[in-house]
Amino acid sequence: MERTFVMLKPDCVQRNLVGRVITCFEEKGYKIVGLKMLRLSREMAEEHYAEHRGKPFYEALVAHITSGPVVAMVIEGKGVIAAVRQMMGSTNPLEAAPGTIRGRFGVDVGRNVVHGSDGPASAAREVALFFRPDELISYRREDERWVYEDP
Ligand code: IDP
Ligand code: MG
Repeated sequence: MERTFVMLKPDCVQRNLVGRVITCFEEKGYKIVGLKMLRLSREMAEEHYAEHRGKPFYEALVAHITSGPVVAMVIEGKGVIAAVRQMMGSTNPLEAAPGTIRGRFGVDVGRNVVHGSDGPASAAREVALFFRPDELISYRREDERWVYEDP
């Protein structure tokens, strides 16, 4: 099964939206296989956002993501990488469709609530950056035959 990395950003935690956002993924039918709260070091933030180094918003991005606790998750399911991106909505919450997480909960691009891996390569890289293999749990969930035709 496909896995992706999701991070609930400091603004999500501070605004008490952790449960609401996690519920979006649970309600879809996806399975949480890893979950922790942590505060990112500068080094960790720079590694996570390495592709953005040098961009005008980079310093503000690193400052924000290290400004308070985040919730890091690995979510598993069919088509989960692309589906999570769709569920999050556009990077700029003002351009994100109303039913998406960013469309529902965000306004500014630098406070867009949630991060999700943008493809299979970044998913693998980000999962490995935040979780040791033994922190990811493979398990059956009782509702799987109601989510999948062929669980
Ligand atoms: P994504 O989170 O939708 O994948 P990226 O382009 O990877 O978007 O950018 C990473 C994060 O950097 C965004 O989620 C957003 O918080 C921030 N960011 C991106 N573009 C801008 C910008 O133009 N101004 C301010 N912050 C930005
Ligand atoms: Mg991105």
